[in-house]
Amino acid sequence: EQADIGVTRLAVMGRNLARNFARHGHTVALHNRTEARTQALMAEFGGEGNFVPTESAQQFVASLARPRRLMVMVKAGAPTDTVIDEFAPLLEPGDMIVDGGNAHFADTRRREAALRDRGLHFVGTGVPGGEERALHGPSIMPGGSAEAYASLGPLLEDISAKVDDEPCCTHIGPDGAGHFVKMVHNGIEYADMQLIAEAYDLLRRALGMTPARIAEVFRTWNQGRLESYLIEITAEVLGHTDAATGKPFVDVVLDQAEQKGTGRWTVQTALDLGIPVSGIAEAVFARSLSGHADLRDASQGLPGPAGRSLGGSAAESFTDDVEQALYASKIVAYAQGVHQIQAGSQEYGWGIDPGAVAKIWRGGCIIRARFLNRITETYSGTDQPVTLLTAPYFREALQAAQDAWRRVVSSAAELGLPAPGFSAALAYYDALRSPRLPAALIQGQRDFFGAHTYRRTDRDGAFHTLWGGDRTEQSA
Ligand code: NBP
Repeated sequence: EQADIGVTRLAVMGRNLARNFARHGHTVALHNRTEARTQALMAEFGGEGNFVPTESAQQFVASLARPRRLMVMVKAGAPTDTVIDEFAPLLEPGDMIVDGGNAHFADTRRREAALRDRGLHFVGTGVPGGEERALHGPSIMPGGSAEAYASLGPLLEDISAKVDDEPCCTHIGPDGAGHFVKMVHNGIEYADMQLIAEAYDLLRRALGMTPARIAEVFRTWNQGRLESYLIEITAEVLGHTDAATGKPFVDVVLDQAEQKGTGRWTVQTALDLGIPVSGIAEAVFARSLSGHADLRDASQGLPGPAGRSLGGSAAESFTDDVEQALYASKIVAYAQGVHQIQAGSQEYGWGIDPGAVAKIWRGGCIIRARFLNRITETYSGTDQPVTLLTAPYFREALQAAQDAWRRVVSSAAELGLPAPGFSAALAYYDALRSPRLPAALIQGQRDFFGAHTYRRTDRDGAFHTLWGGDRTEQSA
Protein backbone atom coordinates (compact mmCIF):
# COMPACT_ATOMS: atom_id res chain seq x y z
CA GLU A 1 0.00 0.00 0.00
CA GLN A 2 1.26 3.48 -0.89
CA ALA A 3 1.35 5.92 2.01
CA ASP A 4 -0.58 9.22 1.99
CA ILE A 5 2.21 10.94 3.83
CA GLY A 6 5.62 10.08 5.27
CA VAL A 7 7.25 11.33 8.44
CA THR A 8 11.01 11.25 8.75
CA ARG A 9 12.69 11.65 12.15
CA LEU A 10 10.64 10.12 14.89
CA ALA A 11 11.63 12.02 18.02
CA VAL A 12 8.74 13.22 20.22
CA MET A 13 7.21 15.56 17.64
CA GLY A 14 7.60 13.36 14.55
CA ARG A 15 6.33 10.29 16.32
CA ASN A 16 3.22 12.01 17.65
CA LEU A 17 2.39 13.72 14.36
CA ALA A 18 2.75 10.35 12.59
CA ARG A 19 0.35 8.77 15.10
CA ASN A 20 -2.06 11.69 14.69
CA PHE A 21 -2.14 11.18 10.88
CA ALA A 22 -2.70 7.45 11.35
CA ARG A 23 -5.47 7.98 13.89
CA HIS A 24 -7.23 10.09 11.25
CA GLY A 25 -7.22 7.19 8.80
CA HIS A 26 -4.17 8.15 6.75
CA THR A 27 -1.53 5.63 5.81
CA VAL A 28 1.77 6.92 7.15
CA ALA A 29 5.25 5.90 6.07
CA LEU A 30 7.84 6.04 8.84
CA HIS A 31 11.55 6.71 8.62
CA ASN A 32 14.33 7.47 11.05
CA ARG A 33 18.10 7.57 10.84
CA THR A 34 18.38 5.20 13.77
CA GLU A 35 15.92 2.48 12.88
CA ALA A 36 15.34 1.46 16.51
CA ARG A 37 12.98 4.42 16.89
CA THR A 38 10.84 3.24 13.97
CA GLN A 39 10.66 -0.22 15.50
CA ALA A 40 9.80 1.19 18.93
CA LEU A 41 6.94 3.22 17.45
CA MET A 42 5.62 0.14 15.61
CA ALA A 43 5.89 -2.04 18.71
CA GLU A 44 4.08 0.43 20.92
CA PHE A 45 1.57 2.12 18.62
CA GLY A 46 1.54 0.07 15.40
CA GLY A 47 -2.05 -0.93 16.11
CA GLU A 48 -3.33 2.64 16.06
CA GLY A 49 -3.60 2.82 12.28
CA ASN A 50 -1.88 2.07 8.98
CA PHE A 51 1.87 2.53 9.22
CA VAL A 52 4.48 1.64 6.62
CA PRO A 53 7.80 1.30 8.48
CA THR A 54 10.84 1.73 6.23
CA GLU A 55 14.54 1.12 6.67
CA SER A 56 16.16 3.45 4.17
CA ALA A 57 15.57 6.83 2.54
CA GLN A 58 15.03 5.06 -0.82
CA GLN A 59 12.49 2.67 0.62
CA PHE A 60 10.76 5.53 2.40
CA VAL A 61 10.42 7.61 -0.77
CA ALA A 62 9.26 4.59 -2.77
CA SER A 63 6.51 3.92 -0.26
CA LEU A 64 4.82 7.31 -0.81
CA ALA A 65 1.90 7.90 -3.19
CA ARG A 66 2.53 10.63 -5.79
CA PRO A 67 2.83 13.51 -5.58
CA ARG A 68 4.85 12.56 -2.52
CA ARG A 69 4.20 14.29 0.79
CA LEU A 70 7.16 14.03 3.07
CA MET A 71 7.21 15.60 6.49
CA VAL A 72 10.53 16.37 8.16
CA MET A 73 10.52 16.68 11.98
CA VAL A 74 14.14 17.34 12.62
CA LYS A 75 16.11 19.60 14.93
CA ALA A 76 15.94 23.09 13.38
CA GLY A 77 19.06 24.56 11.76
CA ALA A 78 21.78 22.68 9.89
CA PRO A 79 20.14 19.24 10.46
CA THR A 80 17.14 20.43 8.40
CA ASP A 81 19.44 21.16 5.45
CA THR A 82 21.12 17.78 5.91
CA VAL A 83 17.80 15.98 5.71
CA ILE A 84 16.58 18.06 2.74
CA ASP A 85 19.83 17.27 0.92
CA GLU A 86 19.29 13.59 1.69
CA PHE A 87 15.79 13.46 0.18
CA ALA A 88 15.63 16.11 -2.54
CA PRO A 89 17.65 14.01 -5.06
CA LEU A 90 15.23 11.11 -4.57
CA LEU A 91 12.11 13.17 -5.28
CA GLU A 92 10.38 14.17 -8.53
CA PRO A 93 8.80 17.44 -9.68
CA GLY A 94 5.57 18.14 -7.85
CA ASP A 95 6.63 16.31 -4.68
CA MET A 96 6.44 18.18 -1.38
CA ILE A 97 8.75 18.47 1.59
CA VAL A 98 7.07 19.77 4.74
CA ASP A 99 9.32 21.18 7.45
CA GLY A 100 7.40 21.15 10.73
CA GLY A 101 10.39 22.16 12.84
CA ASN A 102 11.03 25.53 14.45
CA ALA A 103 12.91 26.99 11.49
CA HIS A 104 13.73 30.67 11.12
CA PHE A 105 11.55 32.09 8.33
CA ALA A 106 14.60 33.37 6.45
CA ASP A 107 15.94 29.80 6.24
CA THR A 108 12.53 28.68 5.03
CA ARG A 109 12.57 31.32 2.30
CA ARG A 110 16.02 30.16 1.19
CA ARG A 111 15.04 26.48 1.20
CA GLU A 112 11.77 27.11 -0.61
CA ALA A 113 13.52 29.04 -3.38
CA ALA A 114 16.21 26.36 -3.80
CA LEU A 115 13.69 23.51 -3.97
CA ARG A 116 11.35 25.46 -6.26
CA ASP A 117 14.26 25.68 -8.71
CA ARG A 118 14.29 21.87 -8.71
CA GLY A 119 10.51 21.66 -9.26
CA LEU A 120 9.82 20.63 -5.65
CA HIS A 121 7.44 22.24 -3.19
CA PHE A 122 8.72 23.23 0.21
CA VAL A 123 6.18 23.90 2.93
CA GLY A 124 7.61 25.53 6.06
CA THR A 125 5.04 24.88 8.73
CA GLY A 126 4.69 26.21 12.24
CA VAL A 127 3.56 23.51 14.68
CA PRO A 128 3.25 24.94 18.20
CA GLY A 129 2.28 23.37 21.46
CA GLY A 130 4.76 20.55 21.98
CA GLU A 131 4.35 16.80 21.90
CA GLU A 132 0.90 16.58 23.50
CA ARG A 133 -0.59 18.90 20.90
CA ALA A 134 1.24 17.08 18.11
CA LEU A 135 -0.69 13.98 19.08
CA HIS A 136 -4.04 15.47 20.02
CA GLY A 137 -4.29 18.32 17.53
CA PRO A 138 -1.98 21.29 17.18
CA SER A 139 -2.63 24.62 15.55
CA ILE A 140 -0.86 24.37 12.17
CA MET A 141 0.60 27.31 10.21
CA PRO A 142 1.79 26.19 6.78
CA GLY A 143 3.56 28.45 4.32
CA GLY A 144 4.31 27.60 0.68
CA SER A 145 2.60 27.50 -2.69
CA ALA A 146 -1.17 27.36 -3.06
CA GLU A 147 -0.65 24.24 -5.20
CA ALA A 148 1.13 22.47 -2.35
CA TYR A 149 -1.55 23.51 0.12
CA ALA A 150 -4.27 22.13 -2.15
CA SER A 151 -2.67 18.70 -1.83
CA LEU A 152 -1.45 18.88 1.76
CA GLY A 153 -4.02 21.12 3.39
CA PRO A 154 -6.72 18.49 3.85
CA LEU A 155 -4.31 16.17 5.71
CA LEU A 156 -2.98 18.96 7.91
CA GLU A 157 -6.50 20.19 8.62
CA ASP A 158 -7.48 16.64 9.62
CA ILE A 159 -4.83 16.43 12.32
CA SER A 160 -5.15 20.01 13.56
CA ALA A 161 -7.04 21.15 16.65
CA LYS A 162 -10.73 21.97 16.08
CA VAL A 163 -12.67 24.86 17.54
CA ASP A 164 -16.40 25.01 16.80
CA ASP A 165 -15.77 22.17 14.32
CA GLU A 166 -13.38 24.35 12.35
CA PRO A 167 -9.76 23.26 11.82
CA CYS A 168 -7.02 25.34 13.42
CA CYS A 169 -5.03 25.21 10.19
CA THR A 170 -5.03 27.55 7.24
CA HIS A 171 -2.72 28.40 4.35
CA ILE A 172 -0.82 31.37 5.80
CA GLY A 173 0.94 32.50 2.61
CA PRO A 174 3.94 31.79 0.36
CA ASP A 175 7.42 30.58 1.37
CA GLY A 176 8.37 31.79 4.88
CA ALA A 177 4.92 33.10 5.88
CA GLY A 178 4.04 30.11 8.07
CA HIS A 179 7.27 30.13 10.03
CA PHE A 180 7.12 33.92 10.36
CA VAL A 181 3.65 33.74 11.88
CA LYS A 182 4.75 30.89 14.16
CA MET A 183 7.66 33.05 15.30
CA VAL A 184 5.39 35.98 16.15
CA HIS A 185 3.03 33.53 17.90
CA ASN A 186 5.95 32.63 20.16
CA GLY A 187 6.80 36.30 20.73
CA ILE A 188 3.22 36.94 21.83
CA GLU A 189 3.48 33.86 24.04
CA TYR A 190 6.54 35.39 25.74
CA ALA A 191 4.62 38.63 26.34
CA ASP A 192 1.53 36.85 27.62
CA MET A 193 3.63 34.78 30.06
CA GLN A 194 5.54 37.83 31.30
CA LEU A 195 2.34 39.82 31.90
CA ILE A 196 0.82 36.93 33.84
CA ALA A 197 4.03 36.64 35.87
CA GLU A 198 3.90 40.36 36.68
CA ALA A 199 0.27 40.05 37.78
CA TYR A 200 1.27 37.21 40.12
CA ASP A 201 4.25 39.14 41.47
CA LEU A 202 2.18 42.26 42.19
CA LEU A 203 -0.54 40.29 43.99
CA ARG A 204 2.10 38.52 45.99
CA ARG A 205 4.34 41.43 46.89
CA ALA A 206 1.91 44.38 46.94
CA LEU A 207 -0.85 42.52 48.76
CA GLY A 208 1.04 39.73 50.48
CA MET A 209 -1.20 37.01 49.03
CA THR A 210 -0.01 33.39 49.13
CA PRO A 211 0.55 31.44 45.91
CA ALA A 212 -2.42 29.20 46.79
CA ARG A 213 -4.66 32.24 47.18
CA ILE A 214 -3.36 33.73 43.91
CA ALA A 215 -4.11 30.39 42.21
CA GLU A 216 -7.75 30.97 43.24
CA VAL A 217 -7.68 34.45 41.76
CA PHE A 218 -6.38 33.05 38.45
CA ARG A 219 -9.09 30.38 38.51
CA THR A 220 -11.69 33.13 38.86
CA TRP A 221 -10.12 35.17 36.08
CA ASN A 222 -10.22 32.08 33.88
CA GLN A 223 -14.01 32.15 34.08
CA GLY A 224 -14.07 35.57 32.43
CA ARG A 225 -12.66 37.39 29.45
CA LEU A 226 -9.08 36.32 30.30
CA GLU A 227 -10.05 32.66 29.82
CA SER A 228 -7.06 31.00 28.20
CA TYR A 229 -4.71 28.06 28.40
CA LEU A 230 -1.95 30.15 30.00
CA ILE A 231 -4.20 31.50 32.78
CA GLU A 232 -5.47 27.97 33.40
CA ILE A 233 -2.00 26.43 33.75
CA THR A 234 -0.83 29.39 35.86
CA ALA A 235 -3.46 28.49 38.44
CA GLU A 236 -2.24 24.87 38.34
CA VAL A 237 1.41 25.82 38.82
CA LEU A 238 0.67 28.31 41.62
CA GLY A 239 -1.56 25.82 43.40
CA HIS A 240 1.08 23.09 43.33
CA THR A 241 3.01 22.17 46.50
CA ASP A 242 6.55 20.81 46.36
CA ALA A 243 6.47 17.25 47.69
CA ALA A 244 10.02 17.34 49.08
CA THR A 245 9.69 20.51 51.16
CA GLY A 246 5.97 21.11 51.53
CA LYS A 247 6.56 24.66 50.22
CA PRO A 248 4.72 26.26 47.33
CA PHE A 249 6.29 24.83 44.15
CA VAL A 250 6.89 28.34 42.77
CA ASP A 251 9.13 29.08 45.79
CA VAL A 252 11.52 26.20 45.20
CA VAL A 253 12.08 26.84 41.49
CA LEU A 254 15.19 28.83 40.57
CA ASP A 255 13.96 32.22 39.30
CA GLN A 256 15.95 32.31 36.05
CA ALA A 257 13.78 31.96 32.95
CA GLU A 258 15.25 30.19 29.95
CA GLN A 259 14.51 30.56 26.27
CA LYS A 260 15.06 28.61 23.10
CA GLY A 261 15.20 31.67 20.86
CA THR A 262 11.95 32.27 18.99
CA GLY A 263 11.09 35.27 21.21
CA ARG A 264 14.51 36.70 20.44
CA TRP A 265 13.95 36.14 16.71
CA THR A 266 10.63 37.97 16.94
CA VAL A 267 12.31 41.02 18.43
CA GLN A 268 15.32 40.89 16.08
CA THR A 269 12.98 40.70 13.10
CA ALA A 270 10.82 43.52 14.48
CA LEU A 271 13.94 45.69 14.80
CA ASP A 272 14.84 44.94 11.17
CA LEU A 273 11.32 45.81 10.03
CA GLY A 274 11.18 48.90 12.28
CA ILE A 275 8.10 47.71 14.14
CA PRO A 276 7.71 48.70 17.83
CA VAL A 277 6.99 45.47 19.67
CA SER A 278 7.98 46.88 23.06
CA GLY A 279 5.77 44.51 25.08
CA ILE A 280 7.30 41.45 23.43
CA ALA A 281 10.81 42.93 23.72
CA GLU A 282 10.35 43.61 27.45
CA ALA A 283 9.29 40.00 27.92
CA VAL A 284 12.44 38.73 26.20
CA PHE A 285 14.62 41.14 28.18
CA ALA A 286 12.90 40.21 31.45
CA ARG A 287 13.91 36.59 30.86
CA SER A 288 17.48 37.53 30.09
CA LEU A 289 17.65 39.86 33.13
CA SER A 290 16.44 37.04 35.36
CA GLY A 291 19.34 34.88 34.19
CA HIS A 292 22.05 37.40 35.14
CA ALA A 293 22.66 36.06 38.64
CA ASP A 294 25.87 38.07 39.08
CA LEU A 295 24.21 41.34 38.13
CA ARG A 296 21.27 40.64 40.42
CA ASP A 297 23.53 39.62 43.31
CA ALA A 298 25.61 42.78 42.94
CA SER A 299 22.42 44.89 43.00
CA GLN A 300 20.89 43.48 46.17
CA GLY A 301 21.99 46.44 48.29
CA LEU A 302 20.57 49.12 45.99
CA PRO A 303 18.09 51.41 47.77
CA GLY A 304 14.34 51.13 47.22
CA PRO A 305 11.07 51.37 49.11
CA ALA A 306 11.72 48.07 50.87
CA GLY A 307 8.99 46.08 52.49
CA ARG A 308 6.12 48.39 51.69
CA SER A 309 2.81 46.92 50.65
CA LEU A 310 -0.60 48.29 49.80
CA GLY A 311 -3.17 48.84 52.51
CA GLY A 312 -6.67 50.18 52.99
CA SER A 313 -9.03 50.81 50.11
CA ALA A 314 -6.24 50.61 47.52
CA ALA A 315 -5.65 47.01 48.58
CA GLU A 316 -9.31 46.10 48.28
CA SER A 317 -9.65 47.05 44.64
CA PHE A 318 -6.10 46.10 43.64
CA THR A 319 -6.89 42.55 42.52
CA ASP A 320 -9.52 43.83 40.11
CA ASP A 321 -7.16 46.56 38.97
CA VAL A 322 -4.50 43.96 38.16
CA GLU A 323 -7.03 41.99 36.09
CA GLN A 324 -7.75 45.16 34.09
CA ALA A 325 -4.06 45.95 33.69
CA LEU A 326 -3.39 42.41 32.53
CA TYR A 327 -6.18 42.51 29.97
CA ALA A 328 -5.19 45.93 28.63
CA SER A 329 -1.50 45.00 28.40
CA LYS A 330 -2.38 41.75 26.66
CA ILE A 331 -4.38 43.67 24.06
CA VAL A 332 -1.30 45.83 23.43
CA ALA A 333 0.96 42.76 23.05
CA TYR A 334 -1.39 41.25 20.47
CA ALA A 335 -1.75 44.58 18.67
CA GLN A 336 2.04 44.73 18.41
CA GLY A 337 2.25 41.14 17.18
CA VAL A 338 -0.44 41.73 14.56
CA HIS A 339 1.40 44.86 13.45
CA GLN A 340 4.56 42.80 12.98
CA ILE A 341 2.68 40.18 10.98
CA GLN A 342 1.22 42.88 8.75
CA ALA A 343 4.66 44.44 8.28
CA GLY A 344 6.24 41.07 7.42
CA SER A 345 3.41 40.33 5.04
CA GLN A 346 3.94 43.66 3.32
CA GLU A 347 7.72 43.32 3.17
CA TYR A 348 7.65 39.85 1.64
CA GLY A 349 4.39 40.06 -0.31
CA TRP A 350 2.67 37.31 1.65
CA GLY A 351 -0.91 38.61 1.75
CA ILE A 352 -1.48 37.32 5.29
CA ASP A 353 -4.96 37.75 6.77
CA PRO A 354 -4.50 38.52 10.51
CA GLY A 355 -8.09 37.48 11.23
CA ALA A 356 -7.47 34.01 9.79
CA VAL A 357 -4.29 33.73 11.86
CA ALA A 358 -6.10 34.67 15.09
CA LYS A 359 -8.75 32.10 14.23
CA ILE A 360 -6.32 29.18 14.01
CA TRP A 361 -4.69 30.27 17.28
CA ARG A 362 -7.97 29.64 19.12
CA GLY A 363 -7.03 25.99 19.62
CA GLY A 364 -3.96 23.74 19.70
CA CYS A 365 -1.37 26.30 20.75
CA ILE A 366 -0.05 27.89 23.92
CA ILE A 367 -1.74 31.26 23.40
CA ARG A 368 -5.18 29.78 22.74
CA ALA A 369 -7.75 32.07 24.31
CA ARG A 370 -11.33 33.20 24.17
CA PHE A 371 -10.14 36.71 23.36
CA LEU A 372 -8.86 35.67 19.88
CA ASN A 373 -12.40 35.63 18.49
CA ARG A 374 -12.37 39.39 18.88
CA ILE A 375 -9.27 39.72 16.73
CA THR A 376 -10.84 37.54 14.04
CA GLU A 377 -13.98 39.71 14.14
CA THR A 378 -11.88 42.84 13.85
CA TYR A 379 -10.24 41.72 10.63
CA SER A 380 -13.19 39.96 9.03
CA GLY A 381 -14.95 43.15 7.90
CA THR A 382 -13.94 45.37 5.02
CA ASP A 383 -13.28 48.30 7.35
CA GLN A 384 -9.95 47.17 8.83
CA PRO A 385 -8.39 49.33 11.54
CA VAL A 386 -4.78 50.46 11.26
CA THR A 387 -4.23 49.08 14.76
CA LEU A 388 -6.16 46.56 16.80
CA LEU A 389 -6.36 49.17 19.58
CA THR A 390 -8.89 51.31 17.71
CA ALA A 391 -11.24 48.45 16.79
CA PRO A 392 -14.51 49.09 18.67
CA TYR A 393 -14.31 46.10 21.03
CA PHE A 394 -10.70 46.76 22.04
CA ARG A 395 -11.15 50.51 22.25
CA GLU A 396 -13.97 50.01 24.74
CA ALA A 397 -11.98 47.49 26.76
CA LEU A 398 -9.05 49.91 26.96
CA GLN A 399 -11.36 52.76 27.89
CA ALA A 400 -12.79 50.68 30.74
CA ALA A 401 -9.39 49.42 31.89
CA GLN A 402 -7.22 52.47 31.65
CA ASP A 403 -7.76 54.01 35.10
CA ALA A 404 -7.01 50.68 36.80
CA TRP A 405 -4.08 50.07 34.44
CA ARG A 406 -2.55 53.43 35.43
CA ARG A 407 -3.11 52.74 39.12
CA VAL A 408 -1.32 49.40 38.84
CA VAL A 409 1.68 50.84 36.97
CA SER A 410 2.00 53.72 39.46
CA SER A 411 1.58 51.44 42.49
CA ALA A 412 4.27 49.16 41.11
CA ALA A 413 6.63 52.12 40.71
CA GLU A 414 5.85 53.45 44.19
CA LEU A 415 6.33 50.07 45.82
CA GLY A 416 9.52 49.40 43.90
CA LEU A 417 8.13 46.34 42.10
CA PRO A 418 9.18 45.73 38.50
CA ALA A 419 6.35 45.61 35.98
CA PRO A 420 8.16 46.07 32.66
CA GLY A 421 5.41 44.47 30.59
CA PHE A 422 2.56 46.50 32.08
CA SER A 423 4.61 49.71 31.95
CA ALA A 424 5.83 49.24 28.38
CA ALA A 425 2.32 48.43 27.19
CA LEU A 426 0.91 51.56 28.84
CA ALA A 427 3.72 53.73 27.44
CA TYR A 428 3.01 52.37 23.94
CA TYR A 429 -0.68 53.15 24.35
CA ASP A 430 -0.03 56.67 25.60
CA ALA A 431 2.57 57.34 22.92
CA LEU A 432 0.13 56.34 20.18
CA ARG A 433 -2.54 58.57 21.73
CA SER A 434 -0.26 61.59 21.90
CA PRO A 435 -0.95 64.18 19.21
CA ARG A 436 2.67 65.38 19.47
CA LEU A 437 5.72 63.39 20.54
CA PRO A 438 9.11 64.62 21.72
CA ALA A 439 10.50 63.07 18.55
CA ALA A 440 10.49 66.68 17.31
CA LEU A 441 13.15 67.50 19.89
CA ILE A 442 15.18 64.46 18.85
CA GLN A 443 15.11 65.70 15.27
CA GLY A 444 16.37 69.06 16.53
CA GLN A 445 19.22 67.39 18.42
CA ARG A 446 20.15 65.31 15.37
CA ASP A 447 20.19 68.40 13.20
CA PHE A 448 22.30 70.24 15.78
CA PHE A 449 25.10 67.72 16.12
CA GLY A 450 25.02 66.02 12.75
CA ALA A 451 23.17 68.28 10.28
CA HIS A 452 20.80 65.37 9.77
CA THR A 453 18.02 67.79 8.74
CA TYR A 454 14.35 67.80 9.77
CA ARG A 455 10.97 68.19 8.15
CA ARG A 456 8.54 70.93 9.18
CA THR A 457 4.88 70.69 10.13
CA ASP A 458 3.95 73.64 7.92
CA ARG A 459 5.97 73.16 4.71
CA ASP A 460 7.27 70.31 2.56
CA GLY A 461 10.97 69.65 2.20
CA ALA A 462 14.00 69.00 4.39
CA PHE A 463 15.64 71.76 6.42
CA HIS A 464 18.79 72.49 8.35
CA THR A 465 19.41 75.26 10.89
CA LEU A 466 22.89 76.81 11.01
CA TRP A 467 23.30 76.02 14.70
CA GLY A 468 26.95 77.08 14.87
CA GLY A 469 26.36 80.31 12.94
CA ASP A 470 23.54 82.82 12.83
CA ARG A 471 20.87 80.09 13.23
CA THR A 472 19.11 80.88 10.00
CA GLU A 473 17.29 77.99 8.35
CA GLN A 474 18.32 76.53 5.04
CA SER A 475 16.48 74.27 2.67
CA ALA A 476 18.48 71.06 2.54
P1 NBP B 1 14.59 17.09 18.13
O1 NBP B 1 14.57 18.47 17.63
O2 NBP B 1 15.25 16.84 19.42
O3 NBP B 1 15.29 16.10 17.09
C1 NBP B 1 14.56 15.49 16.02
C2 NBP B 1 15.45 14.60 15.21
O4 NBP B 1 16.47 15.34 14.58
C3 NBP B 1 16.21 13.52 15.96
O5 NBP B 1 15.36 12.43 16.13
C4 NBP B 1 17.37 13.20 15.05
O6 NBP B 1 17.08 12.09 14.23
C5 NBP B 1 17.41 14.39 14.11
N1 NBP B 1 18.75 15.02 14.00
C6 NBP B 1 19.51 15.64 14.93
BR1 NBP B 1 19.05 15.84 16.66
N2 NBP B 1 20.66 16.07 14.46
C7 NBP B 1 20.66 15.71 13.17
C8 NBP B 1 21.59 15.89 12.11
N3 NBP B 1 22.75 16.54 12.30
N4 NBP B 1 21.27 15.40 10.91
C9 NBP B 1 20.10 14.78 10.71
N5 NBP B 1 19.18 14.59 11.66
C10 NBP B 1 19.44 15.05 12.88
O7 NBP B 1 13.09 16.51 18.15
P2 NBP B 1 11.68 17.11 18.53
O8 NBP B 1 11.66 17.62 19.92
O9 NBP B 1 10.70 16.08 18.11
O10 NBP B 1 11.49 18.39 17.59
C11 NBP B 1 11.38 18.33 16.18
C12 NBP B 1 11.18 19.74 15.66
O11 NBP B 1 9.96 20.25 16.18
C13 NBP B 1 12.28 20.72 16.07
O12 NBP B 1 12.54 21.61 15.03
C14 NBP B 1 11.68 21.45 17.23
O13 NBP B 1 12.19 22.76 17.37
C15 NBP B 1 10.21 21.49 16.83
N6 NBP B 1 9.29 21.60 17.95
C16 NBP B 1 9.47 20.86 19.09
C17 NBP B 1 8.58 20.98 20.15
C18 NBP B 1 8.75 20.15 21.41
O14 NBP B 1 8.02 20.41 22.37
N7 NBP B 1 9.64 19.19 21.45
C19 NBP B 1 7.52 21.85 20.03
C20 NBP B 1 7.32 22.56 18.85
C21 NBP B 1 8.23 22.44 17.83
P3 NBP B 1 17.66 10.60 14.48
O15 NBP B 1 16.79 9.99 15.52
O16 NBP B 1 17.50 9.96 13.18
O17 NBP B 1 19.05 10.76 14.97
